[in-house]
Amino acid sequence: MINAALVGIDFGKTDFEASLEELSLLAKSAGAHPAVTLTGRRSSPDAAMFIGSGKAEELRLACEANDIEIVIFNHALSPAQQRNLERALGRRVVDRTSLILDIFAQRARSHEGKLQVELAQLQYLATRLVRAWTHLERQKGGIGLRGPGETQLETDRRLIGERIKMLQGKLAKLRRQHGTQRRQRERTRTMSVSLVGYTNAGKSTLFNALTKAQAYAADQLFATLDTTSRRVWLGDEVGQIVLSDTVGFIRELPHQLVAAFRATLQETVQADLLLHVVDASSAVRLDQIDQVNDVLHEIGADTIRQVLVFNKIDAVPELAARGGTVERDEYGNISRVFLSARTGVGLDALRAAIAEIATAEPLAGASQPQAATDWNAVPHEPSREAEHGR
Ligand SMILES: Nc1nc2c(ncn2[C@@H]2O[C@H](COP(=O)(O)OP(=O)(O)OP(=O)(O)O)[C@@H](O)[C@H]2O)c(=O)[nH]1
Ligand SMILES: [Mg+2]
Repeated sequence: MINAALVGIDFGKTDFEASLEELSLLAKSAGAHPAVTLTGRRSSPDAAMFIGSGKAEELRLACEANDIEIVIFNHALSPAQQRNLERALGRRVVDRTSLILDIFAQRARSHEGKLQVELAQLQYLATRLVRAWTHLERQKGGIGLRGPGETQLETDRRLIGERIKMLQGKLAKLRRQHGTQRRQRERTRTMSVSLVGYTNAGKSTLFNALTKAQAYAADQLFATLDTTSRRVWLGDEVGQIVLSDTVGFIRELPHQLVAAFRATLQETVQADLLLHVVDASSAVRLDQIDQVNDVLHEIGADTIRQVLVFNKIDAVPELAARGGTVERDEYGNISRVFLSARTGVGLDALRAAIAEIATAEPLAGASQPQAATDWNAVPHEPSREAEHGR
């Protein structure tokens, strides 16, 4: 493992601590050992190096003292800032975006996942090349005669552009195939349920528990990149549903990734029901719920019926007794389920909840009014709690 220095600057945002802790997990997930963490306060980033020159010197000394090979910033750096920092520190400097891109590259397994990650990486690279190029152009004052360096940049740019087009073409083709499969599913009216949530919330563990499958679950960020789907039998009345495990979300998900993974993420949009898995043992779970809902909004999935699944209650003494509890909103619709994917407590309640939604509420894909807007529906008692599976 290589030693990494983490750098986080506090600009007065409330999630500073949590986001820094997350950076450490990201670094570990990428295979680096976070040996030192340097923090500081600023009102705005320094144009040349993001941090001031005094802080940069402090960072250089910390790197010398701790045998640091790579410096990871918890922010997006401009190409110039990255270059200046590498020069001043004599080490490789990466920002949060390229760290996340790196982890995705390491994890991608499926053909489509690999294409999407490569597309995101090239798009990230392209912005850097373009800027390096304009910078050189300015230096030359626009006087003719292209040097060999510039020609190379032009070639690089053209090759990257061609490869981006090629990848987009391949992905579009895969998407058309997926569309066909989806329409076949719709014809057979199988209810589709997707597990969504913050990275490391326990989606894959829950997927495995419900399907008795062996999806990769680990204490890593972005353990899952590829959407996996399996049929789950929910009894004679409901029959089969299709359950999908999906990639986790994170705050400030690089927009290149959202763009490249849009198709995969929008597969999520096609679900009839989203099980929004929450790590109930996290101190910042509410913040994480908001972040996930933001991404869902961005990909147009915020209108899909959603149930919050409070997972890992075995790790929260105050919640341990609530395993299998189902909470309802003022219309009597199920809003939250408390369970532990690890111990299995509450899984029956979740199965019952999915079955209830499958039979009682119209599917999102069907052109019928949602239960909540059905004015003739008899209102249930507010926040009635049903106990199941204990
Ligand atoms: N204590 C406890 N730990 C759990 C529970 N469910 C999952 N975990 C742990 O949480 C970690 C993450 O689980 P995963 O299932 O990989 O989480 P994920 O949401 O699929 O994560 P990504 O694929 O990385 O987005 C693993 O170490 C699991 O063992 C639970 O109910 N209780
Ligand atoms: Mg997973």
